[in-house]
Amino acid sequence: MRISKNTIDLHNEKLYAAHKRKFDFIASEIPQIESVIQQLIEFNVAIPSWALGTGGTRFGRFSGGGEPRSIEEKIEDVGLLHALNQSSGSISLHIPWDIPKDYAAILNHATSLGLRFDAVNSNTFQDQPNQQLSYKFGSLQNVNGKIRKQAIAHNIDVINHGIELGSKALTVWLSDGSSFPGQLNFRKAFQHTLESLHEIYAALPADWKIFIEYKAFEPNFYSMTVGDWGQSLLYANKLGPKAYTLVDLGHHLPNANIEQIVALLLMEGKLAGFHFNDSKYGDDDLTVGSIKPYQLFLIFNELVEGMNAHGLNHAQDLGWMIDASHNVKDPLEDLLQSVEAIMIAYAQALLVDRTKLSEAQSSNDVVAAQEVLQDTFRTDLRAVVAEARLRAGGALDPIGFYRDHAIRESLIKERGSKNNATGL
Ligand code: LRH
Ligand code: MN
Repeated sequence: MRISKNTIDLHNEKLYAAHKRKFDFIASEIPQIESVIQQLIEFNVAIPSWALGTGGTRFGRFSGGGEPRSIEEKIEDVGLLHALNQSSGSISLHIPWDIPKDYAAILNHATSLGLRFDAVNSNTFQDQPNQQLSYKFGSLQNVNGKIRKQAIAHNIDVINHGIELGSKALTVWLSDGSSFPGQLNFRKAFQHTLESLHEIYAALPADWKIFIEYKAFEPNFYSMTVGDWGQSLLYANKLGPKAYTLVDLGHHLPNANIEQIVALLLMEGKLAGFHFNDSKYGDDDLTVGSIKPYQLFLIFNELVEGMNAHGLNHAQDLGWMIDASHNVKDPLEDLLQSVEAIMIAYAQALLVDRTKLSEAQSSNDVVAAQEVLQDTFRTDLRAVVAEARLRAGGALDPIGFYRDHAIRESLIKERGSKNNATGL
């Protein structure tokens, strides 16, 4: 399904007067409004190919219908999101869930929807039907060298798919670890994993990056061989300048200070980027900003401060990706909400009065420092994000448009109600 520019213009005409009132008010309060809008227009968040269908848990999966049946239909759905919010212009593929067969056709299809391919993801956390050796006891860490070799070959395969699609990064998340004390020699597991990553690193084209994603637990529940930011950074530093640490917001132990981790990884020039989601307990993969919106703002506050300190291009120099799973919500509505939450947190971080904040910090004026952050967090910037969307050709109210045009119903008519998309 493709959405015409004309339909979006009709939608915006109806909402414009109310939007303009809200925007003119907030814009009158923000001297640097035009540069903020420009940065929002340039900002883009990659959509995961594995989160366009209904997710589930071991207890059940309740498909919502109209799910994409192929990589082509997944690209179409991301194209739909991008047409509505003009901030979802790339798709992150997971292999083998989404193996591109005809690269040229896939590239034409994506380009015709204004999309490009972001980081590609390998998968050595499941055994595939025609696979020789099992990853039951891990992949790159495995005590069996043949199994490590098989996993290395898979990752190089994924790089080759990515090269054909113009991707510039490989994300490696390993479910490797142990579930009981004594099961694993931690030192050997680390060294096997590092040796294996060195072989994968050697296969990276010169202009590529490798993102090492860490996770505290699940599916192993005693140790994970890339269990936290320190372990991931250890690998990244030992591998070389093309290796970075990827922060999935749901991969931390309870109450971890993620914004401090982000500040330090940026300081070290080793922050790959993000898998954005939200969580209350574990790796819940919930809608971004739906549980801890202040934490999301604090993370973007550190990002803007750190990126400016390093002269990084906000939109280009880090990997901005969503990694969520939709158990009870329409996947496309959920992704629209997640992108909106990210854009609002970024807009807020762009408006933090950094001079006032640094003065308060230098004089240990804790209250003043807190007031600077909370004042921005409590400022409603939805009209600013909407204005950027409008100027970029998007819809003023993406979810409203999605519902008014009964898009899910049309997708169900076109694709049926029973099919399950590949992915989580
Ligand atoms: C692991 C993870 C990883 C993906 C998977 C789909 O929890 O976050 O990024 O490969 O989800
Ligand atoms: Mn992830």
